[in-house]
Amino acid sequence: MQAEISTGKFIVIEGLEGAGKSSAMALVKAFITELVGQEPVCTREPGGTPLAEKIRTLVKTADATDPLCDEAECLLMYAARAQLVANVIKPALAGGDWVLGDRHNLSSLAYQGGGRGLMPLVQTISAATLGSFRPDLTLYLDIPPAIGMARAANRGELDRIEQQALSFFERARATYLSLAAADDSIVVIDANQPLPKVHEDILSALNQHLRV
Ligand code: Z5A
Repeated sequence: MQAEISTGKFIVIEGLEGAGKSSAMALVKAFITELVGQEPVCTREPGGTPLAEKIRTLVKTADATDPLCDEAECLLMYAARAQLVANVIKPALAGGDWVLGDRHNLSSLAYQGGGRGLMPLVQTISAATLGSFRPDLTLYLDIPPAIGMARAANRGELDRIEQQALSFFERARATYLSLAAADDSIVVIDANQPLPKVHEDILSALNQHLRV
C-alpha cells in the first residue's frame, strides 16, 4: 500500500570508498519507488549536470604539472554542488519529486573539512552556497577505510582522491561519525557486514524514517 506523501524528499547516501553506495542506491531507489509510486530523481556528487560532470573530471584526475591545491578542490566541489542544487535538486523537489543523492554536502565536511583540515572554509562556503538547504535523511554507510579501500582497489586504477593516504580517510571517517552523532537526520549503517545484513539495516532505517 502506498503511503500518503504529498511533497518530495531529499535522501542521500554517504560513505567512504568501498562502503557499498552503488548497491545501496539501487535498494533505496526501489524502496522510494514503491513508497511513492514514482522513481526518484537520482544524482551523484560531484556531478549530475553537464557542467558539474566536467568539474567531476577535474577533481578526480591528477595533473602532476599543475596539482590541484586543497582550497581549489574544496571550491570546485561547491561549484559543482551549487549547479546541481540550483538546476536539478531544487526544481525536482519543487515539482513534488523525490531526489536520491549519491553523496552531498556531508562529503565535503568529511573529506575537505576533516580529511584536508579545511573545516572553517567548508563551513563558510557551505553556508554561503546552500544556506539552510539540507537532505531530509542521510544514510551514512560506515566502513573502516582499510577495508573499504581494499574493496575499491579490486575495481582497478585509483583516481586522484582514492590515492590519498589511509590517515586522510581515517580523518574523514572520524568527521562523518562525529557529525552523525550530533544530527538525527543522519543514520549510521554498519557497512562492514555481509551485504544482505547491510541491506536489511538500510531497509529498517528507511521504514523507521520514511513511513508515516
Ligand atoms: N568527494 C569529496 O572529496 N568531496 C565531496 O564533496 C564529494 C566527493 C561530493 C567521488 O568519487 C570522490 O569525490 C570520492 C569522494 C570525493 N573519492 N574518493 N576517494 P566516486 O563517486 O567515483 O567514488 P565513490 O563515491 O567513493 O565510490 P562508488 O564507486 O560510487 O561507490 P562505493 O561505495 O565506493 O563502492 P561500491 O562500488 O558500491 O562497492 C565497492 C565494492 O565493494 C563492490 O565490488 C561491491 O560489490 C563490494 N561491496 C559492497 N558492499 C559489500 C559488503 N557488504 N561486503 C562485501 N563486499 C561489498
